[in-house]
Amino acid sequence: MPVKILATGDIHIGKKSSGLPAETEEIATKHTWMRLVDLAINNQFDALLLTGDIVDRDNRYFEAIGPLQTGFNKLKTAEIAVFIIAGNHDFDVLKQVVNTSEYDNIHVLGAKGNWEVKSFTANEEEVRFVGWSFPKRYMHTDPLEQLEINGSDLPTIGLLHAELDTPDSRYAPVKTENLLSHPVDAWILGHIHKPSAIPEHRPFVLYPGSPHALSAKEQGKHGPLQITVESKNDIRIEQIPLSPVRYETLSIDISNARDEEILRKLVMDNINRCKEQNKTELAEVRHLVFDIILYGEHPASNDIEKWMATIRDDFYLV
Ligand SMILES: [Mn+2]
Repeated sequence: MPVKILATGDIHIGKKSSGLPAETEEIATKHTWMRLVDLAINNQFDALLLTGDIVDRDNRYFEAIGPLQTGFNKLKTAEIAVFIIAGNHDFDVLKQVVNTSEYDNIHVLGAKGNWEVKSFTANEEEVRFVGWSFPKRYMHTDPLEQLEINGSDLPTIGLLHAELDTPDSRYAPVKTENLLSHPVDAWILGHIHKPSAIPEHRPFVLYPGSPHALSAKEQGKHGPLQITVESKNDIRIEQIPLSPVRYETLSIDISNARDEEILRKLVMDNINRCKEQNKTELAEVRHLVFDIILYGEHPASNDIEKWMATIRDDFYLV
């Protein structure tokens, strides 16, 4: 039987998606955290990996402590192991929230910036996790310089909160080639909110991205990764769409929009096409937010603006 792992990062509990009415319940990330916990339990995952910035720095602790403890308790009851590393947002709060003596199923890896290796067994299959946690808010050097691990026959999964191939980053600048020089079969990273496309090559190096899209900068599909470990050479990874909010951009040629009705139909057609193209990924999406870019030549751009304002108001109420 394979080991089933759910992996995500950058939940930023305490934040809400922008561009939506503030009173809308599910746009707060704490709800997505609880849905992640339920997903792990209902789909019988063996372990949950969290790659840092689980708690948002600006809203930390007060908003986060309740939902985190509720989630950790549910995971403990379900006997699901949790492996966490701290990011630049939660380097100093995780240890306050996670009193590990209370939760023997929760493991904060690599505290104080010291790499740590932990093995985990489920379904008679053993997996090795190697992780490093942010020790402070800024980290100007590459944490991989401190990593020493032996090769192993065990499937090895690395957890790291870092910024790839950006040498002057304040958030643990790491080179992809350095990641690949260590005996790790899959690197699961945190910090970047846009999920990576799952690569063909091995080892895997990827960002799960935020499971809950927070702003128009975080477009497209968002959700955790399902990592199925059959053996060292047989690791499958797929992304599960989970975010209740999805942001998209539409570019619409308005050259032939002679009146408001034509413009409205153009906008509708583009929205419907986008929904059709992404149908299978929209099951969990409650709010689709569009950035609409109008282009083309039109004799009365003032009219276009006026019509567009009416159309926008009509949609906002949906
Ligand atoms: Mn970060």
